Amino acid sequence: MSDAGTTPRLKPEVKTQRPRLHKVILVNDDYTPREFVVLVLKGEFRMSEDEAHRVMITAHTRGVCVVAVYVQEIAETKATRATEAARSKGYPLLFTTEPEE
Ligand code: TYC
Repeated sequence: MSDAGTTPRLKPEVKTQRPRLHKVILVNDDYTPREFVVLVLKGEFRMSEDEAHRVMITAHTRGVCVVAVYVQEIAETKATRATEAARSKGYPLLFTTEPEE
């Protein structure tokens, strides 16, 4: 059947959800050895030695440093794994996450 173009053809509006991005934050402490922080950053966040060292020093001097940004689930998994790697060696090193503005 033809409607001679009289029926409005509205495409259903599809709203794509943007993934929620979260920051992984490295927190300074007085006990974890610097070399161990660098080791964890390289292992869990695939950083080069130089990059990991810069991030470690920033957290050491300012208190915290943003390590990377991921979708929420990845950020939380990486922060937990990195924190647990430190706990298994008896260090208080902490990685947290927070939503990106
Ligand atoms: N402040 C620690 C030290 O002097 C090193 C350190 C740096 C620990 C960064 C945690 O997120 C951190 N041994």
